[in-house]
Amino acid sequence: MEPSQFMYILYGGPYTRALVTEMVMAEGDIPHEVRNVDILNGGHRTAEFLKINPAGWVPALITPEGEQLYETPAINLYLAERHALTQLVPSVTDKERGKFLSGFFFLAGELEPVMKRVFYAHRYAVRPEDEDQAKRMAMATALERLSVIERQITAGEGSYFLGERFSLVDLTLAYWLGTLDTTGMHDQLPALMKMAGLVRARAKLVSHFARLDEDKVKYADLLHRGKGVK
Ligand SMILES: N[C@@H](CCC(=O)N[C@@H](CS)C(=O)NCC(=O)O)C(=O)O
Repeated sequence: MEPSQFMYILYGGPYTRALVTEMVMAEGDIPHEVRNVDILNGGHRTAEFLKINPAGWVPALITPEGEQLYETPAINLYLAERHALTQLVPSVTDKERGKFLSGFFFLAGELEPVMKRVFYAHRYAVRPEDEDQAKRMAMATALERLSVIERQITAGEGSYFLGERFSLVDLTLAYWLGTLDTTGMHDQLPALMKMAGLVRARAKLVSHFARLDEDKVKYADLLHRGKGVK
């Protein structure tokens, strides 16, 4: 792969959390090129892609200097800090930094692995007939994790994880909520749903969330036809 000298190259594409990185880049007006990886047909497991992300997952990022980065939270933190997007990520001296890091790593370590169980339940069911149950159990765990943030927002002073201040924690949460069927969640997680509505209305993110909504419908159809990620 030839690294671009001037731009970031984001390996992403439909049905992937690379969209969160695209949103970070949109918020920061960071020039980049997106290269689609076809995860429905094993594009993320080719020898060529494994040289970029040895874990074989999407997204991956190549920096203008040619450095290869992987793990979405690491990529997003890297971009926000390198481009001084202190609205998204409080700087190291900011009094909100500690709380931000707690929320950010809670999502990375506790919520996101569970989302993988929700979306790829077939990998976690011993027998094919257990897949629905594996998915339901993962969904229950995801809701329990989300309720931790729900309680923190409710106890705070504003609509966001950091109170009145929007951050990458909210952006990431709004993305994950957008991947789910949120029918009924307005009663269960009202503060989170309100926060997600505010994030979705941000001028630079409206089109990204529209794409997420479209992809959600398309992926449900693919799953229905047995054509989801293996
Ligand atoms: N921990 C990784 C997980 C990345 C990940 O699982 N990406 C999904 C798309 S959202 C993927 O590559 N799925 C294909 C697969 O697991 O085979 C990260 O945060 O970047």
